[in-house]
Amino acid sequence: MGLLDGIAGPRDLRRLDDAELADLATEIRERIVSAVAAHSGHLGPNLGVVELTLALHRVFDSPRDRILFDTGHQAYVHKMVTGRAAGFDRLRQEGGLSGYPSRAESDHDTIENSHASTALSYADGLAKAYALRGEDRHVVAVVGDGALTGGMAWEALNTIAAGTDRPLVVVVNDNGRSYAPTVGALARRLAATRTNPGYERVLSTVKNRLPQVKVLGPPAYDALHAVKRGLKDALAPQGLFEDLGLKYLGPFDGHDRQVLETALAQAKRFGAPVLVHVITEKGHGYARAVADQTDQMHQSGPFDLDTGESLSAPTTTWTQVFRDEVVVIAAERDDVVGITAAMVHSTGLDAFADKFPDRVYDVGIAEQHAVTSAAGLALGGLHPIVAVYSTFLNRAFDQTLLDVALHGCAVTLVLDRAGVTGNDGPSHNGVWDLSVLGIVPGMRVAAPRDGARLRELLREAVAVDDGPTAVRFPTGAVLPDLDARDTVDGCDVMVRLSPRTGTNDARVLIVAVGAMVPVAVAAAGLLADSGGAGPAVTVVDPRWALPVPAAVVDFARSHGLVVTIEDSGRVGGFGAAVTAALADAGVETPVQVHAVPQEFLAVGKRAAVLERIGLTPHAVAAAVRARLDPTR
Ligand SMILES: Cc1ncc(C[n+]2csc(CCOP(=O)(O)OP(=O)(O)O)c2C)c(N)n1
Repeated sequence: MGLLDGIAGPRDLRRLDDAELADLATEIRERIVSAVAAHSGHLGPNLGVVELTLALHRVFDSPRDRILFDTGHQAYVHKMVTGRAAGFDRLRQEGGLSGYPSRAESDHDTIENSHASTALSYADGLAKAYALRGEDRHVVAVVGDGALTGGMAWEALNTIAAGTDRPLVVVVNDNGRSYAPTVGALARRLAATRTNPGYERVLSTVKNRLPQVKVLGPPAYDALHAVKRGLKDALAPQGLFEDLGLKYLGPFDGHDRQVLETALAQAKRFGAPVLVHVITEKGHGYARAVADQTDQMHQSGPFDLDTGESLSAPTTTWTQVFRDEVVVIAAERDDVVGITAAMVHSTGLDAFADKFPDRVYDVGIAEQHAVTSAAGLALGGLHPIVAVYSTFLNRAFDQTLLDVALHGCAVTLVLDRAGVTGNDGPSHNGVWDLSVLGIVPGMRVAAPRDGARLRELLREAVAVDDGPTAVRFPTGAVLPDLDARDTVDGCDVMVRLSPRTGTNDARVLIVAVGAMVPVAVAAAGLLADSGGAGPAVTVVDPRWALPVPAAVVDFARSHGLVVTIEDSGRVGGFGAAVTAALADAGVETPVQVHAVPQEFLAVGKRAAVLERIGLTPHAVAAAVRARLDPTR
């Protein structure tokens, strides 16, 4: 049994001496690496915060004091030292440990949403609440240099820095990277500190003196600290924060736990808002992660512990299809440009950026700015493609509605990870985009069912020059190409089955969105197989799901039941839009909607979640049979 298994909570950390804590850090790193190798997860970010998290939990008294992790992808160490180390056997598995903080798991987890740049706002609110209620509790927000590029972080700093009587500790975990190196003027300012040789000298001087200073006691340490501060005053970015009125401490070596504890204790005593600047290395202690030039193993699939080889089956993903096609389009059209919010590789814009570096913009973790900046690019005569994960589009709703659509800007949103995403937990599912985009006037949303359609619809989207378009597709392996029988007014007819028995009342029209088309085709097969008594089924893929094509309304006129299938929320989604379109056209055919229920979906593999919520051929066929013959 190692040290980690004896840690039931943060108090146990305070019993350990320096040597034991160093051993514990090694053990924690081994446990993180083996858990991610087995189950996938965030590797580099967690390896980088081992000493920082140990220091935080030794200095602050969680859960009475609140330690908030921005984004939450770097909370594995926090989980391990708050009694959840054993759970890493089932990291990110259904019923197992969540990959993000989870309020259901522990009192030590206060926030859990996984979208970046929110922690400072939560911290501001908590600090105000404790002040008003007269509770003497500390609030600490740990935010990465990447998350600090999000506008919300600065909105919060604007308030926090002005609340001079309210204690609040902001720890900036500066590793110089989001996934890729962090971009922009702020990153440049922070990087100047990190890469300045003067700063390195200061750090090593302090480190070398530490044993002597410890013998002499805290006053000597404070004196040394003052010297260190004096030395690096010229180097550090405190001006940036202190000009706002925010006390700045740092920069500190984020892998020197003792130095961190001293700094955090000082911040805790300060009694007003203070920012502690900590420099860490993403992937620290695991050479493969440190050496990974793309993203230092920010997030990894399962891999072989000995060889480091990926254990994921080699497949072509939806992202790769987009990645390849967008480069071809960019080569043909020099007005096409790309925008990413700090995810150039994960969204597949990297090949475009490599080939045309001047035409792809990384704007930091700033989806709102990305979308309005795209409007500006469109107003300036270009056709921007904003590539984001579907879930992060939520951030930029108002920008899409008013800055893009109201202005009639021809901007194409490419929404990767649309639909159920699975193991990343509730907040990462892309199940809101159809509802969000459905209420944007002039917005056209395409949903490819396979790779061929993705290429085709992407081209159609960038050919639209009088308003916004979106192309949404799911996570994972691209589905095999599925050709249509014929096309009616832009809608692909996938299946036309003749009735074995029955009348026209038993004619069923299934209209499915994108990756749900194969589910519809399979459901049609099951219905046709109903022991000779099956209905006649037509399956249609509208390709452009929103606004609902007129052809779908026309098909509905000649059927007794319309069934819609989508992997997006049922409120305000595709089924709701079809229902409204039929009502508007005076078509009385009833509509049965199969969509994601209005709930936050618990962690699970995509297929398992789809099964649980009934988005499978069997569940759809059963529901249709029950509808056609309620006595069954
Ligand atoms: C609003 C939003 N956009 C994009 C992401 C995807 N994302 C997850 S972590 C990350 C990088 C975070 O960088 P940083 O805050 O510096 O933390 P690090 O991983 O470097 O420790 C990004 C872009 C997100 N979580 N939230």
